[in-house]
Amino acid sequence: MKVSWRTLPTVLLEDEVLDKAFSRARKAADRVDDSDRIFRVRKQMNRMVQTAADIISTTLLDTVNTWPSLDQSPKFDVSMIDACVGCDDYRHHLSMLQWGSKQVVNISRQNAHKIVRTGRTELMHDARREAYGRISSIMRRVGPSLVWLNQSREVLKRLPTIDQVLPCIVVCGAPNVGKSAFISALSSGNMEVNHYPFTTKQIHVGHFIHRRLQYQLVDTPGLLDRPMEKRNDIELQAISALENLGSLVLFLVDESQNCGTSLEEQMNLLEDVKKHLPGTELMVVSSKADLFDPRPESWDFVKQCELEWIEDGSEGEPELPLLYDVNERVTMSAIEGVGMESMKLEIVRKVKDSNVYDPMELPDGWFRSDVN
Ligand SMILES: Nc1nc2c(ncn2[C@@H]2O[C@H](COP(=O)(O)OP(=O)(O)OP(=O)(O)O)[C@@H](O)[C@H]2O)c(=O)[nH]1
Ligand SMILES: [Mg+2]
Repeated sequence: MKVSWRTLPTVLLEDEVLDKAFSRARKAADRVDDSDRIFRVRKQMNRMVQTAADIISTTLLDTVNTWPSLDQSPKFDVSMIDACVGCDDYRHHLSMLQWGSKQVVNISRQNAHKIVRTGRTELMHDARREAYGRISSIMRRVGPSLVWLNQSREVLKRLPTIDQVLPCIVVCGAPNVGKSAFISALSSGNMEVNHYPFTTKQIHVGHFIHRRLQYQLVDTPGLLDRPMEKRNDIELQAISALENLGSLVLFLVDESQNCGTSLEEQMNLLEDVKKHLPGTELMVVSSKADLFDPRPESWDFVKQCELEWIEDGSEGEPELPLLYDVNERVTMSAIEGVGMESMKLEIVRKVKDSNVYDPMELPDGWFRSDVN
């Protein structure tokens, strides 16, 4: 299931909701036509109160309904919401809107009664004015929730959209080891560029398709690239969200140390990541193979096999040879595109072996309509 954070519409603020409601109400009253003055005023006042209340309650409920319900959201999204804006606040502010909507409907009902029961036009005007006043004060109480939702939307719409039904490969490693380059080299089509709110770095989400199944690749800059003890609760929470997500974790190591992090530090980080994502299969990959001097022994052979495989239409599941470095670690060059195809097939095998992905299993909160 894909939460469409990006398409959440803007949330109107208190004044905007009131302006919209009252101006529509005014127009609705203008359209009333009755030669009897009392009837006309009664209808006008009623129309105003009801239109204003309708607009407000629909606007509020529309927001409640378009925002994903936490109970039905995949675990990754719930953890991300919690880390980014807080689940308790999320629930609270949405329920404030629900409350507001109900109050406004009640007010319109009560004051419509008053308008109907009196024969004096000034009392009808009073009842309409009173309704407007009460509605405005309800909106004053809902106002902070609208502000909160609007701000949260700005944060949430930058989250990566990840389809929980499809396998997902989490790519991590120290800064600058080549995570984004790797994802981009492996991806067909456009990459999505997103942000986690805890880092200024861009996250890339890419895809490749193998045998009609789409594999997602997710970047983790600023998340899994420095020691865990330096992290705050929010970051830790986001990190554990990754555990729910990944079918496979790829840990990239830059042995050339061009990235600015020593190999020792990178290995410490690897231990950290293992501890934090115990439930997910992890594969260590060394990056930037083109920088090795000399190049890996099997460089030309792997390159040749990959080219032939691509020329033959990339069909079937051949055992393409993997590229290994001098330390017997699987390696590849994202820039020169060597070792990438064999890496892709290795990923496919690992995902299949990990058994995390079962096409018949639906994520939490999903129901199959054919088995009841
Ligand atoms: N020679 C060579 N350079 C590479 C390769 N992959 C990445 N680089 C370079 O390494 C640098 C960092 O690459 P990125 O892909 O941005 O690294 P990253 O891990 O995404 O970095 P952050 O997002 O900052 O954590 C860039 O200058 C890339 O051009 C590779 O296979 N070979
Ligand atoms: Mg990057």
